[in-house]
Amino acid sequence: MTAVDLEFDQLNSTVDALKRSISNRLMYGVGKDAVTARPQDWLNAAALAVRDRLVARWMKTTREQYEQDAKRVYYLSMEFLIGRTFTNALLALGIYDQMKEALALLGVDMEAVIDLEHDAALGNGGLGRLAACFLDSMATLAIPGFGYGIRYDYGMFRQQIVQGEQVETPDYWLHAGNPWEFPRPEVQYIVHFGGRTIARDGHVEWVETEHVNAMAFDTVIPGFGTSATNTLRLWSARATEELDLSAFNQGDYRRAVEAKEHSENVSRLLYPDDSTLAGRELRLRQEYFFVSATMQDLIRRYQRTHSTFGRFTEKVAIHLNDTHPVLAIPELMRLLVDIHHVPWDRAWKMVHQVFSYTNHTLMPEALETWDVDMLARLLPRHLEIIFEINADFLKSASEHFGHDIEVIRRVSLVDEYGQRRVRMAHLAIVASQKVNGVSQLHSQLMEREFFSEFARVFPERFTNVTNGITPRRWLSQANQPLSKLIDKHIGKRWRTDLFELSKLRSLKDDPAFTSEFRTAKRRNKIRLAQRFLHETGCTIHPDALFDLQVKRIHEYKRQLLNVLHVIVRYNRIRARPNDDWVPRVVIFAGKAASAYKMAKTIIKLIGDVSEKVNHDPVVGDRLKVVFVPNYGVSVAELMIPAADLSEQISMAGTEASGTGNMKLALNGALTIGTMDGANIEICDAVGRENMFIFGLTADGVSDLRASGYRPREIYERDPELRLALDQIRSGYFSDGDPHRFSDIFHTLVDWGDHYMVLADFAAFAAAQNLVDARFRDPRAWTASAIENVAGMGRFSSDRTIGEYATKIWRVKPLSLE
Ligand code: GPQ
Repeated sequence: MTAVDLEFDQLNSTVDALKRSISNRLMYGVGKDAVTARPQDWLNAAALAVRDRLVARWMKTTREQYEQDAKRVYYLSMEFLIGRTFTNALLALGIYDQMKEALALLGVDMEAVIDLEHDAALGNGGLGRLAACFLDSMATLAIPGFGYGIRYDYGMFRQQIVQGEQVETPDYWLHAGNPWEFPRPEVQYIVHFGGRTIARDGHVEWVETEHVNAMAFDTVIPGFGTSATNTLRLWSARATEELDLSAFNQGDYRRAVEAKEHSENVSRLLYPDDSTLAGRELRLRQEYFFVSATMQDLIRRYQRTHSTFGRFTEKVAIHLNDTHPVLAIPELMRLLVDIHHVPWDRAWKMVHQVFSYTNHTLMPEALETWDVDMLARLLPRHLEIIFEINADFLKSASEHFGHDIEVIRRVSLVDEYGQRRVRMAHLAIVASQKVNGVSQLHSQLMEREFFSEFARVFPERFTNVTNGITPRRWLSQANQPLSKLIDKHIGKRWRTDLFELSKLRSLKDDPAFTSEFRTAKRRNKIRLAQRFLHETGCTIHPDALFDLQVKRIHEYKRQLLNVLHVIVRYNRIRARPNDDWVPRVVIFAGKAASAYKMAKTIIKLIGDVSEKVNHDPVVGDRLKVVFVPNYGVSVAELMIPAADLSEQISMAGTEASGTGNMKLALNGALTIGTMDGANIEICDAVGRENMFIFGLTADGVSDLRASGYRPREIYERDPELRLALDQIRSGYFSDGDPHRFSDIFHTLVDWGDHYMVLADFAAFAAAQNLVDARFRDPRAWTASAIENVAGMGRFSSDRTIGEYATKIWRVKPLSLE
């Protein structure tokens, strides 16, 4: 920042200046005065005052990007799970305390209005939140980056729990307005669907299409402690003609409105499916809608300063966050070849140099494929382009594989078994210059097993970039007690250099530090307990061990393993109530995809088990089971700092990385976990002695599967496990209803137990005993917790983005003097 900028910033950061801005914004931005303003109005006014302070930086960054003709990264994602922005922006600007005081002088309690901000929940889970952490890190590192996605009218549904069952209600997150976005009605692109192609004068034309407009909405993404900012540009669908006038003039008003409604549906809602493919036509339309607008936009931006495509590949990097935006590949080919008349071979070279792709799961139900017939109907030109790419690829692949037809069929972009489908991951791999997984294990499995044939053809293409999380939101913002303590002992630099935390290691036996560390954790636990009491009327004791499993509900994540252990523990307590039990609160949170029946049954089981356990007078405070509804970014910020134990218990080989595991360890929770995803690297970083690792490894899972896994034998052999399963089946937790959970029983015992819950049960229960033993010794527990925090340096998303920037995108930070 220049001296003048700095002075300008400082002048604007005083309590007085903020107070004046808030009053102004209340009056002229919100249209209220101090007498009539409701708390929401104060929040909006304060948000606008903050936004004003970001805009000057934003203009400057954008200007610098143009002047330095910087290479830009376009991060394409169907999901951005941002959460709230107000506190985040205050901390980025360094004006949190000043704002608090300014609002107090206006008679407003900042802590109270903060909770009125609606989460921007434009994502499902890990993948969407990762995109949000990446935006934060790109801005903080001054990497010229744009997020591109969809401005859904309805984000992730709100989850209520009614009599133990998940009930979904729509999340109309824009109802109170969104002070953080700037509508850009002047930035609109036409997106086409349907029609047919014709060849004319050596060019292909796509004709007789229907269209919809994509209109841009921009959100400023502030970097932390820097004047750099980035832009998140989200597209919203607008009918191309306001109303179908011909229908209107014929008196058919309803049809005229319906047509408009229909085309605007494309950005209406986020599909609530996490790690599974919905496969619906509207979803395909969404995918194409946002990538088409994005490709048009980035070409236009490039052409503003370049008259030919000669330097395109030096100036543009396009990243595909999983396969959802893969249609950007044929779309960019179409725009270059059909519209800008770049010869096919040259266009393909350009495309190949700008695209890169991250794979986020190897689970078969998530690997996207699209029906060829549907593509032919909706995107006929793109299907032709995909076929042509495939023909070229298969020609070069046969040089590697000879005429081994089976291999050629396996790598083809088109799955010809049964109904023909396009394999989006294959298209992404063939087109991209780099392909990465999100943890060492995941990248290894990708290369050696799932995409091994591609790795043979393109060995230099595959790489790993382990995920990370932003320490600004997940420690500095979410956990102020711990942040202040850390600041006091090692200074504040950890916010932008997380390796600084390793300095805490030398304090792990320091009596003063460890006692303050415990106090900070206790404050977070009290805060959660109070909120919980307020919302549900249930009391949980802050001295109990808080055991958290917070994530989407999925069979592979094995909430069932956790529940089974809860039941076994319950039975043990009832059998020997006078033993010396470590009091525990087992806390679950997470949403189930609305069509995922088994996940919903698991929620119900948790609810029924908690009813029984929590009301059992024999058990008392020794064990409580809690399901916290509506898990999302803000709920996570409240829960994660309060955790003692972090459950990361997926079957090895199924969780690509996990990022909740990192957030919890960073907040001083100890992990009980399998050797899966990033758990393995966390274990390296914090020391195995500071975690509770158990269960089959990924190789162990494969071996057991190959040798014939028989879960019923385990059920029959282990009496405690058998009792728990029989209780589930017999209606012990479901008012005698033997049907409610019979699918759970059979899935585990008779239908193959695909995620090997029973195989890992004994090891899990043994590890849980070690957890209790460690927790009985507060000194040992706290020392391990501190080792966890101290070891988290490499899990900052700044490190992750640094690797993407050098290894994959080849972009440099902007210089902002
Ligand atoms: N992930 Cl494919 C999602 O959250 N949604 C998805 O659709 C897919 C993956 C997760 C994955 O399950 C986690 O292991 C990762 O940590 C996360 O993506 C970010 O990479």
